[in-house]
Amino acid sequence: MNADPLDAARRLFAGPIAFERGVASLDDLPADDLPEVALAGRSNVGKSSLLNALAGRRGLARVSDTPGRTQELNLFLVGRPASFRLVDMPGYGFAQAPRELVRRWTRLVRDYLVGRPTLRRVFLLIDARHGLKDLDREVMDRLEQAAVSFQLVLTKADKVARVEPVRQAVAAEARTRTAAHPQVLATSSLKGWGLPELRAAVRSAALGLDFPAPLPHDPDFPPQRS
Ligand SMILES: Nc1nc2c(ncn2[C@@H]2O[C@H](COP(=O)(O)OP(=O)(O)OP(=O)(O)O)[C@@H](O)[C@H]2O)c(=O)[nH]1
Ligand SMILES: [Mg+2]
Repeated sequence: MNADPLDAARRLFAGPIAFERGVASLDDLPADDLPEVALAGRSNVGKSSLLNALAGRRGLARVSDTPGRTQELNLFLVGRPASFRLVDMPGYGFAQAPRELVRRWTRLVRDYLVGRPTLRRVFLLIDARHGLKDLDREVMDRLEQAAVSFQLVLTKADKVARVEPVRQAVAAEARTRTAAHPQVLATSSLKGWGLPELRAAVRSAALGLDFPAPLPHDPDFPPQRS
């Protein structure tokens, strides 16, 4: 047994990770036979770059300077045999695309996020330069209403002089949300910052290894002092 979660996650992500398929409609999703973890966030926030950085492989997921690169739910199988799926999602908030296309992506993202029974956690990426925006808050509202657990992750930390104040502000907001994981990670795909911790968070979310968070209505929480 391996006691070090960072090391276990490093080994997992150094192993086989394979593109399974891209789907433009929920009907095309594979059977919900494996746990899933999704990377979501505004267009151009760095979802596909982060997936590549986690896997230590360029070109696994397609990256672009132009927002709107990822247009389908792209599913990746982690491990062989696969132990879970990583899902690279189209971004939201991209106004330049044709209206009908935006509507289709938005529907796809929304339906997947709130309707996939095997979705264990959504990693909601936030650009460290901008912090939380109202669109992100709307997505957080939706996830919360659907009781889908999510964790906020800062991207492009290399682009700001000091990431810690941003991380603190985002973490403070996460604490006001029952569905949000309290840990907010700061990452840079470019510099490799925060990747070991994020790999461990993804692994433990996918495999259900986290200490179960107490539900707000749990009569035994907080523990009663006798
Ligand atoms: N400096 C810096 N640039 C980054 C980082 N991560 C991503 N980028 C850049 O940000 C741009 C968008 O990256 P993507 O990974 O394609 O973003 P995305 O969220 O997948 O975008 P969509 O699929 O269009 O929603 C690219 O030009 C990347 O090179 C980072 O950690 N640091
Ligand atoms: Mg992308």
